Amino acid sequence: RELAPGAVHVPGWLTLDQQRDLVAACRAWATGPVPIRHTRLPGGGVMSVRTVCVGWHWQPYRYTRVAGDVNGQRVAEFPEWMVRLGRRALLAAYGDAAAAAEYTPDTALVNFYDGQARLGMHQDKDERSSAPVVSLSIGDTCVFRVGNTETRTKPYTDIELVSGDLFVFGGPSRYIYHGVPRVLGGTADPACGLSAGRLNITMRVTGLTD
Ligand code: MD3
Ligand code: FE
Repeated sequence: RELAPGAVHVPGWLTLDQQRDLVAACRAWATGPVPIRHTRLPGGGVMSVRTVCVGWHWQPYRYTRVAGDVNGQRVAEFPEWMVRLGRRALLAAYGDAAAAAEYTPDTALVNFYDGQARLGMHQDKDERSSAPVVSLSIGDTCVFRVGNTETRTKPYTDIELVSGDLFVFGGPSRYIYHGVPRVLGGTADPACGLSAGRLNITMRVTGLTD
């Protein structure tokens, strides 16, 4: 389960009921005050993944409360139930009750992938905290590429992330390069609440205050 120090994969962590509830919550966010969108990159590119943010709004390469690049609205509140879910995720991955109790994520990025969407190799460095990132996958299986902290190229390991899987990245793996080179269309169990595509929720600690 530990792919690299601090990078722990827990396959099948979410029940189908939990997956359906999360899909419903994500659908509400996607049509909420700041609708889901393809993020524009400063260089002029547009991400193939669609993203909706909760708690804080992410646009490369910063977090704000208001979505200036979408519609100027304030993003949805980060719910308390998600803080508790993040703590249970940390406990499941690391088994460290004290660390889990102190974990207080304040933002979530919800990424939606259709069959063509990809995410290039990158590091997540826009947070001012080095607290772990909790990732939950729902829907179609994807190929997830876990690299190294030095370069966006080899060596890397490709693994499959399946609906219900939990992945936690902390410690030395917090700044690892990672990406999603491929989504395996048509692999989702409709009972997860998604009939097509893949949803990934990442919870983070921004380290920001208003
Ligand atoms: C390792 N998301 O939102 S989840 C992202 O499947 C992101 O949508 C991918 O990369 C997705 O930034 C991968 C696994 C993941 C998420 C965040 C990480 C791995 C990570 C942050 C640091 C290190
Ligand atoms: Fe990332």
